Amino acid sequence: MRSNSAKLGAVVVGVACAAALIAYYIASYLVVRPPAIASSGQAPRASITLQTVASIGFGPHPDWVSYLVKNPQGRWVHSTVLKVPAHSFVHMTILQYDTATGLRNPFWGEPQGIVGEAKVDGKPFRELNPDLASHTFAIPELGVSVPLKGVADNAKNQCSVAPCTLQQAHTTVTFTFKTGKRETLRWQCFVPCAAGFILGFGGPMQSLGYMDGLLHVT
Ligand SMILES: [Cu+2]
Repeated sequence: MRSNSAKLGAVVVGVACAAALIAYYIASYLVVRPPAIASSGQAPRASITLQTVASIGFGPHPDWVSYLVKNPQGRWVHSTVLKVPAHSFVHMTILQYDTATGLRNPFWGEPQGIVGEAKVDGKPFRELNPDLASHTFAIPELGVSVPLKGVADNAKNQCSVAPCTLQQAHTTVTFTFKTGKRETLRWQCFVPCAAGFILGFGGPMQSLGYMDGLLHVT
């Protein structure tokens, strides 16, 4: 028969292990931060290329919808942390490989806060039918919001796993916005695109690296 002190020792060790596991879980959740990817070009003109994909296909949440960013070497990186120069024009190219989910608020169907025209597949547009929106690229503090037209549900050769290639069905959305002072801003999508989450707004919609991002203006 084991002594009381041996039992107590086992309980203490068990509690310590559980506490260590919980601490590890919380710390790894908090410190996971996608790498910052710098824009191409020279101030005052920079450019960034993003893609959206219906499911990232790897990592801890392979079935989550996501953005990716092309690094200056031309490789796709799973990140939404962007670095752009201050007081510059940032030209965005977004390759949109996901189908439409639709906007709850048609107000977000109008490109806002940009310099010049937003174009989809080379054609300028003032307003996107809210039902056709797959995602938005929005930087609320700069008043920037651009809806991204989804791929048709019946399109051939759809991409299901990142990184998608130009041979697969996509729409290309381009626009330019202007940065101001040095600061770090949040950017995000406003389409409730998180399939499988309550109202479509959980999971990837509130996670850095997926539908939520940071813009370091440096
Ligand atoms: Cu989205």
